[in-house]
Amino acid sequence: MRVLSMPFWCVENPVGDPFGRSILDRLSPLEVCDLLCAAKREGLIELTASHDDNLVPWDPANPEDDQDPASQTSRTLQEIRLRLQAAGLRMAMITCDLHGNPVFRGGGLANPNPGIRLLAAQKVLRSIRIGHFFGAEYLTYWVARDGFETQFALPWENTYRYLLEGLNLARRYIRDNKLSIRKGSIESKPNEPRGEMLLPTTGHALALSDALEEPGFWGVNPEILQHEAMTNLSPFVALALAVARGKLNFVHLGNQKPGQFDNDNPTMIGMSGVKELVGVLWMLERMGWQGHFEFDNHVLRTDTAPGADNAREIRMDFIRLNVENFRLAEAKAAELSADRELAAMQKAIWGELPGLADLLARGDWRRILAERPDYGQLNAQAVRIARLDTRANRLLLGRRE
Ligand code: GLO
Ligand code: MG
Repeated sequence: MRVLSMPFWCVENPVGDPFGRSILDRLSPLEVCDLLCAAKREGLIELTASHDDNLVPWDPANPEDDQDPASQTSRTLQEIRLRLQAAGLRMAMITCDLHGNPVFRGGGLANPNPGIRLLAAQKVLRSIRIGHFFGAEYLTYWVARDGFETQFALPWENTYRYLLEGLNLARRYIRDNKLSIRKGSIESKPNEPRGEMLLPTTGHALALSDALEEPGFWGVNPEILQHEAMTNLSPFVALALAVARGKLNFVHLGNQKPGQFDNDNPTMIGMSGVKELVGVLWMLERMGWQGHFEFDNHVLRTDTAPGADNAREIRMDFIRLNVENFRLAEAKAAELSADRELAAMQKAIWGELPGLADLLARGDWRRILAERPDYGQLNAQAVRIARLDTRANRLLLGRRE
């Protein structure tokens, strides 16, 4: 069974939307922490994650308040750490919120204005220290407001350099101070909150990661099924390429109608997504990827209601439903993997020519040129994909014969 993470921000989210305010009562960071600890005690999750701002407020005039043990920031962080430790819940990932504060409305690490880039850098370094305080392993950079609405608003000759500088700085700070973070993670998104964002897809994020000072430190955390699907791209491509590059850190998980705004529906909640998620789990298992899934979605706004009891119960229910849906998909993926008939159909399509496969893998062009595979026989075989998918559908819908 996969290790699961539920972040602070998903549970905290009171779920407003651009057309209506939030309905759910707000909870303090300590109250959110208590719900997450309860979820750990119920055996639902093993890990959590947070933005700096979900834990403690940021004061730009005092960006090192976390270093002063007498500050309110330090006291709150201490208290959260004590509660997490008592529950055995690990903070696996820290991320810097560069989207909420209005000063970052034109961007964070890649903001054209050096004054704002400096504020963003200081906030990222403080987030890294907070992550270290909790023993976090991952630092996530989500592209957030690093983007544009109009093409003439950005200094394009410098824009990606700014982004590289900001991320290199984060890595250098971690290394020089021997902090707990062992992997940087880049999360792409095509749009929202900006009209266009600088890293719209996992492919863009992977390409950028190779241009950083220490490419091996940086990987990605695609958001499945949301971010890639917003522009009708496939989660399979994003994840398989990231695994093939050895750069899939973890997966962000929720549900989405392809082509729409960022739905952030809970896992498998919505009109589509069941077959995709089962497929994703099946594929990652085949690829031998061992990492964890982190929910990144929120309560459906319809499912909220005001009041202090609702504020806790609805959020706990939200955690339970995410986990239940994930486990359903996971069990189904295991069933598909174990199905002999499906495996035989795959084998028939993929072909059994180990000699030729080895030849290609060795890449010896002389021997490759010398081979004469039986074109007529290869071309005479129908590629029976619809039959194979029907077998998968039978398994998905519970018909075994
Ligand atoms: C929003 C993103 C966001 C990030 C988070 C972590 O669309 O998914 O939730 O995952 O800020 O960096
Ligand atoms: Mg995300």
